[in-house]
Parts: sequence; C-alpha cells; structure tokens
Amino acid sequence: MDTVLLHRLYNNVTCERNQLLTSYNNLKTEKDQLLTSYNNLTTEREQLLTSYNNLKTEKDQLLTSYNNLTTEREQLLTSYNNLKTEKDQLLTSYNNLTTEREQLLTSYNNRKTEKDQLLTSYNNLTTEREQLLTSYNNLKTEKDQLLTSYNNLTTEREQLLTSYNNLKTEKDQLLTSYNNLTTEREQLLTSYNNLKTEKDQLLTSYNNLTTEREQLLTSYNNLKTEKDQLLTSYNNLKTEKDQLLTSYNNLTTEREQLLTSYNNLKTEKNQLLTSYNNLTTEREQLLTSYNNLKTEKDQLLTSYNNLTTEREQLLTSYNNLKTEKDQLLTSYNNLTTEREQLLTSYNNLKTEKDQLLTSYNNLTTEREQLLTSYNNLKTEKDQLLTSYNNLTTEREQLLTSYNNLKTEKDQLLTNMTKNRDNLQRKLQENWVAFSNSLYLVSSVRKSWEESRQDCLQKGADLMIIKSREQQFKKSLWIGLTDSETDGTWKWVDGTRMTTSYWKSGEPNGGRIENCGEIRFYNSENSWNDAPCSIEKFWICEKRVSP
Ligand code: 2F8
Ligand code: CA
Repeated sequence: MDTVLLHRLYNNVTCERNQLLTSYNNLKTEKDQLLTSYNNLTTEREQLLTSYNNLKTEKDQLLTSYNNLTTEREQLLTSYNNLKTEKDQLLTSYNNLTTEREQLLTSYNNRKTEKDQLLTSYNNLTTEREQLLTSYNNLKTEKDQLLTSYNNLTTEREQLLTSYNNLKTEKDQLLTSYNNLTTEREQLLTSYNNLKTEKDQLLTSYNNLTTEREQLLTSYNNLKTEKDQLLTSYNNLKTEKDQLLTSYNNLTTEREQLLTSYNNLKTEKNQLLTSYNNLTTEREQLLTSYNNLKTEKDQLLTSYNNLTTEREQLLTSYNNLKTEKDQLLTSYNNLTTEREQLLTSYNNLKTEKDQLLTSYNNLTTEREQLLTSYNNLKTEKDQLLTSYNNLTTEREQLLTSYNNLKTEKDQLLTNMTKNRDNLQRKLQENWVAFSNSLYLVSSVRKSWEESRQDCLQKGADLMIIKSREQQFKKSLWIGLTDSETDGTWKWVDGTRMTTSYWKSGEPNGGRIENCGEIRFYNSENSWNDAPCSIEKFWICEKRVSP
C-alpha cells in the first residue's frame, strides 16, 4: 500500500480513534452520569424501599390498629347487642312488673271497695242493731206496762171471782179461768226471765261490737296510710318509666349513629383493601404509590382518628348503657320491692277482708238473733195484748153477765113470787098441777071456740098434748084444729102437730070435723076429730115458768 493510502488510512484511523475517544469520553461521561444516576437511583430506591418498608410497617400497624379497632368495635357491638337484649329483657320485666302492679292496684282498689262496702254494711248493721235495741227496750217497757195491766186485771178478776162465788154454776167456769190465768202468769214470768237473760246477752254483744268497731277503725286508718304510700310509689314508678322511655329514645338514636359508623368503616375497609392491592401490583410506580400511600396514610390516619372517636363514642355509649342497665336494674329491684310490698298489702287486705267478712257474718248472725228476739218479743207482746183484750172483754162480759144475772135473778124472784101467788090462787080454783102446767077441766059443755074463749079469759088456753103422760079419763075438747087448712092440724099456740095419738081410723071428718077431742080415753090412742060446733067438756092449760 502507498503512503497516501496509508496516510489516509492513518487519518481515518486517527479520526476514527478521536471519534472513538470522544465517544469513549462521552461514553465515560455518560457512564459516570449513568453511574451517578445509578447511584442516585440506587440511593433513591433504597430510600423508597425504606419509605416503602416504613409505609408497609405503618400500614401493617394501621391494619393491626384497624383490626384491633374492628375487633374492639365487634366486641362493643356484641356488648351493645347484649346490653340491648338485657335492656329489652329489663323493659319486658318492667312492663310485666307494671302490668302486675296495675293488677295489684286493681286488686287493691277492689279490696278497698269491698272493704268500704263491708264497712257500710257494718254501719248499717250497727244502726239496725241500735234500732233493734231501742225496739227491744220499747217492747220491754210495753211488756212491763202490760204486766202491770195484767196484774191489775188479775186483781180485778179476783174481785170479780169473789163476787161470782155466789153464783154456783158460773163459779166453776171462773175457777177454770183463774187457773188458766195463773198458768199464763207463770208463763209470763218465765218469758220475763228469758227476756232479762236475752238483754244481758245483747249488752255483752254490744260491748263486743264496740271493740270490733274500734279495731275496724284502726284497720281503716292503716289502710289509708298504706294507700298514701302506694300512691307515692306509683308516682315514683311513673317518673322512672318516663326516664326509661327517654333512655330508650337516646339508645335508638345512638344505635342509628353506630350503624352509620359501621357502614363508614366498611367502606373505609374496602378502600384500604383496594390500596393494599394497588401497593402490591404497583410496586414499580413507587413514587406514584408513595404519593398514593401518603394520601392513603392520611386517609387511614383520618379513619384511625374517626375510629378512635367512634371507639370513644362506643365506649361512652357502652358506659351509658351500663349506667342505664344499672338504673333499670335499680328500677327492677324497686319494682320487685314494690311488688312485694303490694303483695304484702294485698295479703293484709285479704286477711282484713276475711276478718271483715267474719265480723259481717257474726253481725248478720247477731242481727238474725236480735230479729228473732224482736219477733219473739213482738209475738209475746201481741199475745199479751190479746190476753189483755180478752181479759178486758171477759171482764166486760162478766160484768154484763153479772148485771144480767142480777136483773134476771130479781125478775125471777118477782116472777117466782107472782107464780107462787098465781099457783096458790089456781090451786084454790081446782087447777091441777102437772109438770110445768096447771090444768082445769070444765064442769059444763060448750062448742070448741067458746071453750077456748073461756080458757083465754082465765089466762090459759085449750090443752096442748106433746106426750102420753097427760091422761084424762073424760071426753074433752083439746087445743087442736085444722079449720085453717083441711088436713093440716095445728095447736092453739100456732105450732104444727107433729106427734099425734089419733084413734085408728081417725081423723075421718074431712071438712065437717075440724076440731080435736079426747074421746076414746080408755084406748092407748084416744084422739077423734069432731064438728067444732058440738058442745063438749073442755080442758084449759096454764103454763107455769120453772
Ligand atoms: O065411730 C067413730 C065416729 O063416731 C061418731 O060418729 C058416729 C063421731 N061423730 C060425732 O061425735 C058427731 C065421729 O066423729 C066418729 O068418727
Ligand atoms: Ca071423727
């Protein structure tokens, strides 16, 4: 090769070498720059890695905190739910207790009403008993007056008996009456003693009733005090119930807030999960990720703060719920105590009601006994009054009888004297005495009518025959005729002939023979009818009073 060529070649090589040197220098510079960049990048990477690791650690810490918070939140929610359940149970218990309390109050009111009714009954019975006692005293006074009257009457009757001793027939009746009166007097004395005993029993019953009434009044005052205590308890319960209702409303509001927080946490948790995934997949974009992480960190911090606030709120809620639970428990215990007191009151009232019922029954029995005594006394009083009236009537009748008998006796004495005189006179005129009559047979003959007129003038009439005892052995007109109605025979005193002693075949005169006579005086049946105008002997009869 020539020199030029060689030269050229040399130049080219030199040029090329320069270029290569330049390139080498450039490359060296570039390499240095690259090395610097590499070192920078390495440092940066190291820093980023450190930051990444720090962030990762921080994220892990945050996640741990988040998990802890979630766990804590879950526990709080569980506590909240437990408290809620407990609160519901307490509310149910509270409602049950309130219902029970209402029932007990109703029972209490019913018992009170019953007690009032029993007290009213008791007062009515006491009033009735007082009236009965007054009636009893009145009856006793009346009975004493009647006894005095009875004694007066007995004395009067004794005097009357002395007056009537002269009258033999009535003396026995009066003696019987006297014996009856003595028996009655003995019965009255027995009744009087019974009444006295009954009065003592009534006085004892009255004292018992007064004691019972004092006891009832004490019970009534106790009941009144108990009622005031119950009313105070009732008002306390009402206030407690209002507080419970307010707590319940607060709890409902808090629950709503917790639910909202829970949803926010859920959303945040999803965002954190997304961030975590982005961090894993976007490792190459560390810078961007770093920014994102920073942002995320801020968000997590905010979430953490929110969670902390929420936790605080939950804790406050938890404490509130706990306080509320304690209050509910106190209310529950108060209600239980109140229920026990009400039950005790209810039992006391029941016992009191039973005692009142027993008192009521005793009073009813006593009232019945008093009524029976009252009726017995009334009956006795009526019987005494009847006896008194009967005795008065008897006395009046005895007086009337006495006066009548006296008058009758005087008349009898007068009549007897007159009869005796008449008899003596008639006997002097040949009148024949037989039984209670005087008979006079005529010594001349006359027609039936004239014969009768003669008898009438003598204060007598034609003889009336009522038995066979009157036998006269002579043919005589007697006082028998059928002039008024043929076949209807009548005596001169107007009475119809019932017993007859016609001779067999008689009477046979029809309208011709209208007057009766004794014709067949030897026969057992001696009567005949004959014409009234025929003149015959006749017989007069004059009745003499016994
Ligand atoms: O035999 C009885 C008869 O006797 C008389 O008649 C014949 C009497 N007459 C006079 O006495 C007028 C009758 O009355 C009597 O029945
Ligand atoms: Ca005749």
